Amino acid sequence: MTPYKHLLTRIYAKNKNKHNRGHKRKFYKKKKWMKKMLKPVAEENNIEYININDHDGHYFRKMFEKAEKPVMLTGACDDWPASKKWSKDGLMKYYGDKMFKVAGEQMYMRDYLKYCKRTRDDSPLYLFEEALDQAGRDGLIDDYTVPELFKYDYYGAVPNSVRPPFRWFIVGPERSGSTIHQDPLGTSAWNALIEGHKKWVMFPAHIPREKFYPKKYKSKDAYHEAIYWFHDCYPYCVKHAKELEMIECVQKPGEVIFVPGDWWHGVFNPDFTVAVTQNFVSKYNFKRVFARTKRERARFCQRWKKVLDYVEPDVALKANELDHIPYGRRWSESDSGWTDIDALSTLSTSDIGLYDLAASSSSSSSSSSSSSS
Ligand SMILES: O=C(O)CCC(=O)C(=O)O
Ligand SMILES: [Fe+2]
Repeated sequence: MTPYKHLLTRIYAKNKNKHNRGHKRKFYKKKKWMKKMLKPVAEENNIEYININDHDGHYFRKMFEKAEKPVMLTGACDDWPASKKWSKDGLMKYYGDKMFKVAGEQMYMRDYLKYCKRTRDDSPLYLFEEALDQAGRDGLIDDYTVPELFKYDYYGAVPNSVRPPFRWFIVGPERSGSTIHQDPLGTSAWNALIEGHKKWVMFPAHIPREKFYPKKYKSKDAYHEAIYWFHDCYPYCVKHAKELEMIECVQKPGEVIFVPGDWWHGVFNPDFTVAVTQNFVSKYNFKRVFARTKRERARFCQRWKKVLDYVEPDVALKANELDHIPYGRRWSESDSGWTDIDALSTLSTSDIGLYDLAASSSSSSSSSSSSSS
């Protein structure tokens, strides 16, 4: 038995009860259904698209970030080295001998690619690597650049080693995916697709979870595999799309999707996909993220606040009173300069300098923006 097969056996044994692995439902034979997922009818693509070169940052912030509305961005990753290096051949060439996290285990990329080619699993193992800057994988960091629209990230004021996990390199064969979920701590996310196609389904935060499952499917546990949800529940949601305020689309290579905080979303890969995603805290989701961070990551939150205390004690003090932290300054494309954030005006007129701090920290403590640009 090769170590690779041995590893697979271990992963399957570990997940036997949890994940309905294997090919019980023979989805690998459902070619027609897979084709429909890859090429849906036009109505099943109702997300808005904007080319980032046609608008300034204000437009995106006002229309989508502030309005908490998903959008598909084009023109945001055209010049990334990733577009050459993250093909199947590229991954083999540049990362074949590097290890990546697959179902909690470390697997060589070359073995994972072999697995992707051969698997008949209903819900194949997904490669989800969060430590992009470690163990020889650090080339990944130079393969992409955080799009300008998402550069300023308030968690970026603390070292990467301390902040909650925030970026993932994601590889998955056809039939893999992420079942319906909300992202951690109320953060928003962008997800850039380099290879293949991703079918996305999204619901606003105020839609209760029960609504995404037809009543006859009592066991929601079965649906922590994306493929089962997309096959059994998604058609029901299509019928109730209006009431559920459902947004759906098929993302193509080179497109970057924006997922506002707390929106429910599920992803299905109808073919082999390679993507990178980052979660972030901005002016628009800050209040929510801070409240959740305080509740769910109390110790980290203290440290986060300390950094802010250090930068601007008066403001941090005020922030404690108000139970939210002010944001500092934002780079404004149209004004070509730094501007204070509105919410701050009542707290302090001085320079908060959060971003300066993030930008000047050491490489091990660099912000998401500086580490990947
Ligand atoms: O499978 C995907 O690409 C979606 C990833 C995602 O939603 C997440 O990491 O939270
Ligand atoms: Fe997500």
